[in-house]
Amino acid sequence: MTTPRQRYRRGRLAAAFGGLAAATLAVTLAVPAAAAGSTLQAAAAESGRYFGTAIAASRLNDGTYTTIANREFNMITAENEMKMDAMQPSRGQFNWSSGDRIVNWARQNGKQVRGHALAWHSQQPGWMQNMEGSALRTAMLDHVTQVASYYRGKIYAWDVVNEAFDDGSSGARRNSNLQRTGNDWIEAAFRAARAADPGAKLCYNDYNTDNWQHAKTQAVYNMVKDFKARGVPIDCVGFQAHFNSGNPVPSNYHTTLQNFADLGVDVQITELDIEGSGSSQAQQYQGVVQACLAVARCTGITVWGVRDTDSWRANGTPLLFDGSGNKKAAYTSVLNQLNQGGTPVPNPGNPTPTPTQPGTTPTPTPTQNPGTGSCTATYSEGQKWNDRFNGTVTIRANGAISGWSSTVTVRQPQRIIATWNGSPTWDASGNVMTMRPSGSGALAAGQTVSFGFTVQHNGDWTWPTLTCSAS
Ligand code: 9MR
Repeated sequence: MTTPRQRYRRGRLAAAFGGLAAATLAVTLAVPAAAAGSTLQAAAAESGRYFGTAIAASRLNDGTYTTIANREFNMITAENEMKMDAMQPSRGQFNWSSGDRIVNWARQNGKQVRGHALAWHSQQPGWMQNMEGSALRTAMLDHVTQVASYYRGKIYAWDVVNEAFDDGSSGARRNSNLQRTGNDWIEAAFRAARAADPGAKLCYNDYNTDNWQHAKTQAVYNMVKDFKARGVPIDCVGFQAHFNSGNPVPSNYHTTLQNFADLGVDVQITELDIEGSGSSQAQQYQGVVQACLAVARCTGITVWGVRDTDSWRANGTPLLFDGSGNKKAAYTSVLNQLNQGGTPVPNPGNPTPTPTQPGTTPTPTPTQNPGTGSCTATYSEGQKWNDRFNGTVTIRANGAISGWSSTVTVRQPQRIIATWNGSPTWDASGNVMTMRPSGSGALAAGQTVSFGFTVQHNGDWTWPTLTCSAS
């Protein structure tokens, strides 16, 4: 028997042996396996997944909130600020300010963004709520086009359509003004979104779709299957995953995620929260994480807020941090489960795994920098995917030092989208990340410490350049 983590490590080594030049191998093997991730984003990144949170623009002035959010999460969803009523309060007049605050905060901190949501029966602006028929269809498509175009290139995935199916046993579409414009409104929205932002993954997002036996789950599944068969541009399905005692995590959750993934779409857990407390809550969180980790195309998990007090249902204490920002038992169980590893995410959007890219051998210089002080930074390659790669920088103290900082410079069009085991800051261009230790940076002579990051390469596989400076 092998554990998922052992399997993952083997996969990583196999990839290294399969595709890298001997000189590179020596560097890779000289570096010990990365330490277990000490944050949610770091632990998730080890198997190629993201870990995200919903963010409210009104809380970005709260230092406790932003410290936790910045440290733990690398995928950001605007909790309300990119919904239809926020984006287009008056017909033809778009208000980007709150959405921009969140998108800019995310990007300045090296995070990606899930866009939520382009078309929805709820949270429509007043002017749209009273519309019907072809006028509404036109207004909806125009909204999708304008919003997706405005944020083009900045969104990892859009919830193109949200919550379009009925609860209960009918398996029917939800009756809404959008549905009354014609059953093809969903695919029309997806086509408009693809035309506006071809680089964003396009998701259908819903709740109560977790239990494989439920009629709503089956109805969404059949729609996605039909879309794939007919070439409607859909890339992913979002499972909101709002759980409580009346709607617990189903025992067949893994089956649901796997069956959707088998249709050829990514699956993402998009709004996770679980009411409860203590070990019972912790166990349910663990089960959700475990289910995602077991599905190669489950590419990430987003929780619906940072602290319990930030939640839309604060009384249910459904999140991973308490109101004071302390880690709860649920946090620890999620982190531990992520650190068990999982089925690595293959090349997202590309079902054929290609661990290395022929003809795109990374430039192997400079791998080392003697440092401007008495430390040395050494680069080693990590996991590679179609669209991104992981790297590790090992800092070595040449004599005893009390602190260090290391710059990692990527070149356009590369972008660092996740980091772990350090506190990053960024220059205005976004190309230069300065990493500092999260705690004390003191190292004895000869001692090493490592941090890691994910680079979205956009076709450029060049290694980053490094500096190290000691204090
Ligand atoms: O958390 C959001 C809350 O602040 C809003 O008042 C509410 C309005 O509809 O939306 C909440 O977020 C919802 C999300 O957009 C879609 N899925 C259900 C979420 C929880 O209600």
